[in-house]
Amino acid sequence: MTQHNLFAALRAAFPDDLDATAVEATGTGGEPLHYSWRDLDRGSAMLANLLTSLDLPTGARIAVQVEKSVEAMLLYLATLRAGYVFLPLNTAYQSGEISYFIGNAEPSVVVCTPQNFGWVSKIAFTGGTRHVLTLGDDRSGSLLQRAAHCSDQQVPVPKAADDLAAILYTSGTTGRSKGAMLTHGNLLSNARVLQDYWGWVPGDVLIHALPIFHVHGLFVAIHGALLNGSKMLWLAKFEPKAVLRAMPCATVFMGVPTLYVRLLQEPGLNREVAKNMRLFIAGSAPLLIETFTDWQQRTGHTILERYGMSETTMLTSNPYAGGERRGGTVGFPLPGVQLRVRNEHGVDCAVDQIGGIEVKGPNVFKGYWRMPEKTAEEFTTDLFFKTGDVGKVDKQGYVTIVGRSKDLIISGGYNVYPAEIEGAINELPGVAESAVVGVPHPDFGEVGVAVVVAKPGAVLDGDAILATLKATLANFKVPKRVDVVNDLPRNTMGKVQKNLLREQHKGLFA
Ligand code: MCA
Ligand code: AMP
Repeated sequence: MTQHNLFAALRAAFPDDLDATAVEATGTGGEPLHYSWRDLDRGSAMLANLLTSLDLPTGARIAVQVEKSVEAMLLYLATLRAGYVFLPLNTAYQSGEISYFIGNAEPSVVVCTPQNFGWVSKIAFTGGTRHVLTLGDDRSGSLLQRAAHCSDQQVPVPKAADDLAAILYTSGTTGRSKGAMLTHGNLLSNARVLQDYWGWVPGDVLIHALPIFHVHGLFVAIHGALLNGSKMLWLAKFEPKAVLRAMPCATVFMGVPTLYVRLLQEPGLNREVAKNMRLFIAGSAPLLIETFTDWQQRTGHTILERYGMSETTMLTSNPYAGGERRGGTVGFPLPGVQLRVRNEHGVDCAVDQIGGIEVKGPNVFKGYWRMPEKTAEEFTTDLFFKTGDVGKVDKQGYVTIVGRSKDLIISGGYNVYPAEIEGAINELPGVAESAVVGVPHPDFGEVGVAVVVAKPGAVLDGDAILATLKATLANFKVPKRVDVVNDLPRNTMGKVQKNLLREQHKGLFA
């Protein structure tokens, strides 16, 4: 069989000089860390051999909830090499969320931080997981201890393009999260297209400042750098001053809009500090036109905005060369991606007409993990994936996203599904019903606000509800405010009018 293992393609792009620096990072004690390409190769081989030694079933899921570190990236590469399926989990997820993911995905291996071992291992062992290993951001934990005894030579396991490489959970508009199944072929085709479309050149250096448990930081950024044999300046956490310090030595930066908003607040952001930069890329949430123009004025660079999803990785991009990067648009469908806009009757929209965005291409996922009905619902009969985003295409072909048909809030680049938060609030004692809406926020772009109605006779306190939610949900999902009201506005059909609630609360954080 032809080798389609994504790791093999990434490895083939490593530079000839394996002793050159691949990643520059900073240790937890502030000390500089240098990883050569040989270190990446050997480290991921040792971890892959450790996974193989566990004698896992074919297609085993390796669930990972650890702080960002280069070793965490090596574990991702090792999972690819060993032919298993990587399942990254946001470090903000708490026990309720982790129980669901482990119960649903049934991972053979769970890797968590040494601090969380107590509660995570309990959930994992109860769920039938046989191996729970730990990895700290200071290289502590059983994972590296055990891998230290493994060989540093490993041949990537042969994989077909259609074999699973990763499962990324994306919240559902109703019910629980769905695991988007991405294949080696999905990820490699997208990485190759982006390498070409964004004009990666030898000598490029990427500032990696995003978390590595979602598509943006894990795939777009890491694959981009590795497939180009490019060095990464690795920041364990986004910190504006650290990005500015790295900028003179870098050429490419990727961020969600909040990162750009926060960088713009730094007096040190100017043309001089950005003069070696080649490309600033934004995505995961809408970039405000003010941010786009302020960035142009301050740095002389035009941000390139692109659009994607967990189910599809990258779909559209403004041009790198040979065309205008137009603020407020997400550019053109990437080569190989078919994109159409259809109205509610399934008829193609004319130029500039608004409708639902549907896509097809080698990057589009295989389906939702163990949810064939949900998968079928999200595809049209001619196999286009319904993104749930609402948009239009102008006569030059630029795509603009104008809204979402899915009830979703994107806060600081993270997705928050109101249905999930409403479900958590409605379970609290004394709550009759609730509605969560997204309102504009200067830092996070959008944040959730909850409007709650008490049961007859019950007295509710918004702050107490917030405190309870903080203890049970990932922090970014917790609404920034809870208002207790007498009733929710409804239309004649009895449906809650979220647009009215959004309108009423839109000035809260302005
Ligand atoms: C932190 N907080 C947030 C968020 N992050 N609230 C709302 N939305 C958020 N995104 C809250 C915390 O709960 C906490 O509140 C307070 O802010 C400070 O928390 P801290 O952890 O210190 O925040 P931070 O480190 O400053 O984080 C902000 C951040 C981070 C750097 C913007 O959210 C981030 O890295 N976002 C990037 C997400 C991302 O990579 N998305 C890509 C998804 P309290 O004190 O009350 O507890 S991939 C994707 O969408 C696709 C497919 C694509 O197209 O790329
Ligand atoms: P996720 O499920 O985390 O992969 O988030 C995917 C969603 O993020 C998409 O369906 C869009 O709604 C949104 N998104 C990603 N990039 C952009 C962008 N550049 N502009 C507007 N929305 C975006």
